[in-house]
Amino acid sequence: MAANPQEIRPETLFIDGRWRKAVSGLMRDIVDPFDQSLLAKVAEGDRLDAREALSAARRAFDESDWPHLPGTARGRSVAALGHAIAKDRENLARIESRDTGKTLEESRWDIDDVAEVFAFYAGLAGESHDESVPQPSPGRSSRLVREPAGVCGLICPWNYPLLQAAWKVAPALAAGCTLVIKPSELTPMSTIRLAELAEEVGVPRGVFNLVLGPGATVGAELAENAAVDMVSFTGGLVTGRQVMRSAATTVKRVALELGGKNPHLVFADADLKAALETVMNGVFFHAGQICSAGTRLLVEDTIYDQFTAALRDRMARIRLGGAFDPNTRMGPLISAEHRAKVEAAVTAGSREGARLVLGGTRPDDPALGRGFFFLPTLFLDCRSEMRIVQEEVFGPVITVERFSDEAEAVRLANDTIYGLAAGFWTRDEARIDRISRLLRFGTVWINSFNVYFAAAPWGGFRQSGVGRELGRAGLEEYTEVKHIFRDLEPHPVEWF
Ligand code: TXE
Repeated sequence: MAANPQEIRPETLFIDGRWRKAVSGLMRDIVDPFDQSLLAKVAEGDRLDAREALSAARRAFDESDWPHLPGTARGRSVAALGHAIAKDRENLARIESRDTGKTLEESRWDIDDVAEVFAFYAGLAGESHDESVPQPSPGRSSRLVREPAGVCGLICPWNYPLLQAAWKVAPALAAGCTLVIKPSELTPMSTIRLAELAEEVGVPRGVFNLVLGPGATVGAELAENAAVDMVSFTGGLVTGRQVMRSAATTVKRVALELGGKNPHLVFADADLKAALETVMNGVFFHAGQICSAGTRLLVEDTIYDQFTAALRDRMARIRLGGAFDPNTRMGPLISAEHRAKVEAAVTAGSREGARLVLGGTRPDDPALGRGFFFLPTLFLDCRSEMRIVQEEVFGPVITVERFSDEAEAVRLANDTIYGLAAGFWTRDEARIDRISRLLRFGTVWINSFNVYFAAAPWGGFRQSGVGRELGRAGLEEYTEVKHIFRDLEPHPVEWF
């Protein structure tokens, strides 16, 4: 199938304020995960393009006044970009739904969150972040100032293309950094639009650069190149480890968000109706392709049968379909390769003894036959040591374990190499206090799940990552702390 002629876009790299083709002239097909139709052809950059973009970002950092502007001035640029995004909401949401297959309603929420993130960092940019340091003796003064970290390489995933870009771009610009962003090769379209908007609102030349292309070349260059001061990566654990290794060569600052295997605990005294709805939302939004999806459900013994029967019933009624059909509740997975990975995980789960009671296959509806769909899948009677419980599947798959008391619930919840997020349901105040302290995760939700917002930091313990996005902490990631010491009454120390 041919792409619409206006979607054949060879000049989709944005480097030093200019739209250009890839040096190689190559292009990549962008495919709709709903039916594999061709959405667009875009430039396919490689290491040469990434190097040019990095040189531009380096020049803009070292030679332009961008890093030295007052925070309020940069805040105005960040705010203007946020307003431009809000104004373009419907267009951006449609772009995102076409690229990812997620429902239009979910994409609209994403774009609202993106605009909120820009508004939040626009405000923070204008605040002073300087501190004074108490002195051990008089006649001296010390100030701490936060300065921009430098040139940032931003590597983004395909599940929330624009949202993940926003979590990096907004604080990087607010802090005074310059950047080269690389979206996932599967979902570049909303980030191309973001670069257009950055150009429209007058972000200075060389400050915001966009390079499209594969992780193995463009992504690797951003992690390796000595011109980069900081690399921020969101993606899978294995790639994240590789980025960290590459960054070590030049001792770059590294921020990593690597997903999770997030426990969701339901105690017998909970509001079970609300818990059930939230368990569903926690896993099946965007077909489970969410780093904080609550894929490990832990249910107290006494309500296990009743709760899992209700869950199965609700899951069986999830409506699969196209992103633009208002009745759709769950779209396809992102690609054939990713679906094959989910299928392999499900097969392995059955083989290791998890009891598959729903789903586990592709839907048989011929209307969905060309899409990368996979049915909501429920595994009961799981044990913590199973791979299906331990490894991130990143699909519409939930495993259920049972627990008999609080100590066992906490032990099972913490039994993971990840530590991004966890949630639990109970009405017992004392238990709320105990469990929120004992769970070793970057975010803990009580009688809730998957709530995030611009002002609250987001990130993982353990192998879920390094550093924080969002909140004040998300801005500080893009800064260096400088200690400025002054002796107010210098006396020579005559030692030599
Ligand atoms: O992600 P990759 P993939 C998890 C999820 C999924 C798994 C693999 O479990 O099944 O990761 O997904 C770029 N140097 N998450 O393979 O490879 C790549 O081009 C530098 C969790 O699609 O991590 C893309 O831009 N960059 C996650 C980005 O890294 C490289 C969201 C992410 O791709 C690179 C997505 C390299 N060597 C998947 N190789 C989350 N945390 O939310 C690839 N990339």
